Amino acid sequence: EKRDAIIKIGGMTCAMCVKTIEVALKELPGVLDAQVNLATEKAKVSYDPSLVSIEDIKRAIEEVGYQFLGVE
Ligand code: 9UX
Repeated sequence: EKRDAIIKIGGMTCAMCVKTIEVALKELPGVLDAQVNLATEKAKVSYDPSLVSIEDIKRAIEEVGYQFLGVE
């Protein structure tokens, strides 16, 4: 199964922040793709909910130092 989530992220300042979060998310087993947009402060994450949860995604964002501000 594949699901898409739009996640609001806080604390990003530059393009390297974007890359850091994208890499952290893509390292999670079950995350198929992650695209982070600095201007909108949102991430589009495609994931398999049988392998990874929103809670796992939240933890990964927080572990690299950014804020998980919720799912749209
Ligand atoms: Mo850029 Mo982001 O110098 O934490 S990597 S601000």
